[in-house]
Amino acid sequence: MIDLRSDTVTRPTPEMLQAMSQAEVGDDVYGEDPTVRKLEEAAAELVGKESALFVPTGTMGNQAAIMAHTGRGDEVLVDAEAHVVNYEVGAPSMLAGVQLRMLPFLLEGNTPEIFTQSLRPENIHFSPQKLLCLENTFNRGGGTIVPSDKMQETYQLAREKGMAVHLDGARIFNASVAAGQEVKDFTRCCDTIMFCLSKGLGAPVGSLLAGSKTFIERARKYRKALGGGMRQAGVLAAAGLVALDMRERLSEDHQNARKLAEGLNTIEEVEVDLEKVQTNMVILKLREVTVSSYDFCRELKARGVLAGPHGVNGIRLVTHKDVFSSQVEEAREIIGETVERFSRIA
Ligand code: TLP
Repeated sequence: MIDLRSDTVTRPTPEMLQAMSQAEVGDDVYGEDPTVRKLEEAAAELVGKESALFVPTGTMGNQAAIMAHTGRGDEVLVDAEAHVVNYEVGAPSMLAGVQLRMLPFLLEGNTPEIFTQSLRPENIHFSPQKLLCLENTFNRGGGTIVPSDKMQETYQLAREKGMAVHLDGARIFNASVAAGQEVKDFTRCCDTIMFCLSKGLGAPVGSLLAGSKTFIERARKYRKALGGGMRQAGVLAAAGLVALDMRERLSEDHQNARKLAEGLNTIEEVEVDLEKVQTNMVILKLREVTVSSYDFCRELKARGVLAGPHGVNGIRLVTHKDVFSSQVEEAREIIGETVERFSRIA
């Protein structure tokens, strides 16, 4: 089976498993796990923030951040297609009690302008606008990069308004490697950042939330409230430390995604916007194939390729360390055959 559903499906490397088996551990709720501390310090240093917090998932990192940045009834500005809105089970309203103001196309080019247009003055009727959430790379955008200069401009505007900026940087290293820029070029444009170890970096579990010391202390309490106070978590952090060293390898995933996208674009009935293939994701649109993306994925699975539906006529394919270049070619062939099968039916 060629699994292109997500980069979350990656398996730990032998180095990770070895590091996990040898990890020095303690009770992290007491702050006594040396491997967790080491990972948190390394993460904070890497993204240029004072402090960092190890969390089991990206979702918990984002939600603890939203809770720590806001109070009930506050407004959080966010792209309408952001992960926080689409895939976190309504947690911002469920847990933080905030209102989301969803901004279409915020992350697709005119970020500072769209942000500015969404600002509201102080008024008895309005919810206080406290937080802006950005996402880089932009998952539902197809793994696209939000340019650092756009982020910087937006950050400046948010500061003038007295708003904080949180970055969902689940795949920020994909952005930095693909753009050929330091990760700090992106992370200096936000107050807090969450990034994941468990996606393209290949760790089995874990994400980090980074920010100022006082912010992280607040978030640590929310992590506990969310059930994320782990004990001998050094076993997981040890794999995370190995994952941090796998950043440069992400360029292989990006090359494979490009190769896949170019191969798919030679199939007449489908379309890939090559400009949007900037990191490890490919969004394939079925143009003249009268089948839903769900049925298409079901048929692909029967033929040995796992992919994810993306809206009504889109399919998401994600490259990662556990798919080889030869499998990418094979997947291209299988997708071609599947398209042909459905075209014949139509
Ligand atoms: N994304 C997953 C699914 O949840 C959709 C995927 O397969 O892409 N932020 C972004 C931008 C993400 O893409 C994800 C995971 C998360 C946050 C949440 O991370 P986890 O899964 O660790 O909670």
